[in-house]
Amino acid sequence: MALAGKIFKALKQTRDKISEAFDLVRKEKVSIESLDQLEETLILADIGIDTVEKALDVIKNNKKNNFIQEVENYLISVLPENINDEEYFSKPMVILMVGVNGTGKTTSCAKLAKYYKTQGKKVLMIAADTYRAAAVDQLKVWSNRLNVEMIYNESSNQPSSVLFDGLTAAKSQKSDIIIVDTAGRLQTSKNLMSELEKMYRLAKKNFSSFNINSLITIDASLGQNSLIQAKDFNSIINLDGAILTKMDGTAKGGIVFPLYNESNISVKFIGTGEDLNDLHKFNRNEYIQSILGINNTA
Ligand SMILES: Nc1nc2c(ncn2[C@@H]2O[C@H](COP(=O)(O)OP(=O)(O)OP(=O)(O)O)[C@@H](O)[C@H]2O)c(=O)[nH]1
Ligand SMILES: [Mg+2]
Repeated sequence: MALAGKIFKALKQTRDKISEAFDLVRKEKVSIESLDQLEETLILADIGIDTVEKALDVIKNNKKNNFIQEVENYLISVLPENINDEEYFSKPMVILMVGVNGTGKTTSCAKLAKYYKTQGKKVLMIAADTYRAAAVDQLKVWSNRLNVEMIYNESSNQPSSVLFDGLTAAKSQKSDIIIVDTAGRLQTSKNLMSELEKMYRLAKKNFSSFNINSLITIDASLGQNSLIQAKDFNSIINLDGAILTKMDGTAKGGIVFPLYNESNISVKFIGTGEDLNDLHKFNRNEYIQSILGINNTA
């Protein structure tokens, strides 16, 4: 199946409800009741109240036109353009994978390793989750399967020191992409958040030959709570973007909008399953068409 098909498929639950509400609006010729129904559906999909209100205005102003097309154009206009990968590669890139427990960091590290390895990049993974006993083993399984080297230190309980060793190795090995798995932490845990800030600072300060990026994993099914997580992480380590995980199991696929509007965090990748291939570069047109039900490519 084509990639576009996979994203379209993963967004089915979100799309089914939205396209049903749009159908009603069309059938009832933009009645107040049908607009109320659509509004509720869009809000339940986590699209965010500001975007929803404006989308409804677009419909009211285009009653006689192809209003779904107009809504599509509006939604495209509020998200950032897709970023060209090339801009990352002026320097070797470090990706610090951060986020709340269980949101998909380790799995996303492995998926990204595969994504970049497939592009011919020299990838190194660093297992810097020193909290959970099985964390290193979990990443090791992926690293073996992918045949990608992994730096770890099972006897260390200092994630910063594992990170330092890993980045030193990456420098001498001339890695292109260095993917760092970190421990899950709640945004409210002061100690763990300050530890993360220390790791980020250490990398920025000592490894200026690398482009240091941080990506947060956001579990799409968690809804509004994810926004708070993202804002709090962003205030500590200046996030470069998000990976929206578990998109396959939720009808709440709209979080991309408030993430960008309210926190200025753009989604870079979408996770659509537990397998290595279930990671897709975020493409705003494809995403919007997939939630509205336009241009079915599946
Ligand atoms: N369906 C689905 N499951 C996912 C996705 N990403 C991760 N998972 C699953 O979510 C669970 C947690 O994933 P991990 O990668 O271990 O999460 P983590 O953030 O590293 O967890 P901690 O290290 O404990 O904080 C695993 O069972 C994964 O297989 C996804 O995109 N879709
Ligand atoms: Mg993990």
